[in-house]
Amino acid sequence: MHVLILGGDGYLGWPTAMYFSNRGYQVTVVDNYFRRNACTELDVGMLYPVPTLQERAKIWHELTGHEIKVVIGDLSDPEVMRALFSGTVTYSWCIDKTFTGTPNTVIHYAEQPSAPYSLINYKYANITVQNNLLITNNLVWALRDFSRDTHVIHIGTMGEYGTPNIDIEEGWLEIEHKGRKDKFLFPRQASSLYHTTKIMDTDLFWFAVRMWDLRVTDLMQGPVYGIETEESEIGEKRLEEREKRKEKRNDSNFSSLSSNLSHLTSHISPLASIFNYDEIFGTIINRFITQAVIGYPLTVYGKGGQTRGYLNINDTLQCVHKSEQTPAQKGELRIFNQIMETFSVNQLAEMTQRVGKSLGYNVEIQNLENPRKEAEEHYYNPAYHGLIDIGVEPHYLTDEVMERMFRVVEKYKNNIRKDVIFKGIKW
Ligand code: USQ
Repeated sequence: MHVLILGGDGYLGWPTAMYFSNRGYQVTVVDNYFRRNACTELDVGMLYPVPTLQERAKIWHELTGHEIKVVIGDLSDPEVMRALFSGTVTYSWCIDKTFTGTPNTVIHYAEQPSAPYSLINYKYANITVQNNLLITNNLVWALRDFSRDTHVIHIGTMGEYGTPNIDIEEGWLEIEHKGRKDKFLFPRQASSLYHTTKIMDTDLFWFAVRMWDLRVTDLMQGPVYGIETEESEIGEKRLEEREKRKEKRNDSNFSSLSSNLSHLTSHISPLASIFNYDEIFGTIINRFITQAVIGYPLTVYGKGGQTRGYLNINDTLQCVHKSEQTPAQKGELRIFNQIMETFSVNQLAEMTQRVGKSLGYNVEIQNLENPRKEAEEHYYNPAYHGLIDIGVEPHYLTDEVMERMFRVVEKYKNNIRKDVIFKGIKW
């Protein structure tokens, strides 16, 4: 089975690539380093440096023997997208140069994922619209022309629904109007431009499914938290082994591992995902834990009653895998709400404070004037059983899970920059 991952360098893309590769799939990743370049341009901090995608694929191969083929290219260019399906692709790194064939599944993460980024000013708004919509449109046209049977798994967002005063269904709503009934996409009303591009993605997919019988699963995901996955720990363990053997032999030139690993220190897990804690690319739980570790008062926006559905990064991997194993039918746009539990911002802040305190941190909470335009007290009752029904087993955010995250973030404490935590990008 061949899985193509668009956006394979990102917070979710790289862990997904390793997850499928570790389970025997042929995996190709594509990225143009948008996220890394944006982080450099906007001078936001990352918790630790991450090797390039080509380097990571080499390290992965060295540690596991599995190949992840790498393509560096901009998917908003239709020719880059089409080459992945027509067999004319050029790999930036691979072991076997022959084309793996049209993918059975495409996982589409290749989007500008930040709400604040999309509202910095009109230029970043345009980049967001252009990047996100062109990539999705290029994808549906490549599928139409080369491979209508390929299953698309797209990461949408719970933010497409906004915070309506009625229960949120999984994608669809049956409506009775003047005595007649029909099923429509659930009403969507996003509270950022980024989230609005995700609504437009769903519309593009729905059009393509109706016109060309494509098969699409759209996963409405909530904010993700977490750092470690089973596969990233392979890298961590291997480095620890190396350090121990070095100590034992007392040999600073220890070189039984190849040059791919020899320049890395034990402070960097070479297979860990990109981890942002800044205002632009950091999601709330990752941010709160990082803030707690350096004694920065937790940045609760407004009243803190904003409630969202959350999930562990390991559950993103499970959800995508289960969706791949039970694909949408031809001519079906299948939508799942990809969250495992809901929390308000205040609940998350209190939990971070409690866990931080148990670890000896003095965690303060501050209510900042909300830079975003969003409801701070609202009804929130989304359905989210579809993914459980196809076999996903949730990991919940317990004190122990949060404590483990504290322990990992602590290791990189010296890298954390206070100046990127809150600049106040206003809606
Ligand atoms: N928030 C704070 N303080 C902070 C950061 C955030 O109070 O320091 C609040 C926000 O105002 C918001 C909530 O926490 O009400 C979540 O914010 P977030 O920055 O963690 O998440 P968001 O901007 O909604 O976007 C993230 C991802 C995006 C994904 C989305 C899922 O960046 O890619 O689509 O989560 S959802 O939120 O369900 O739409």
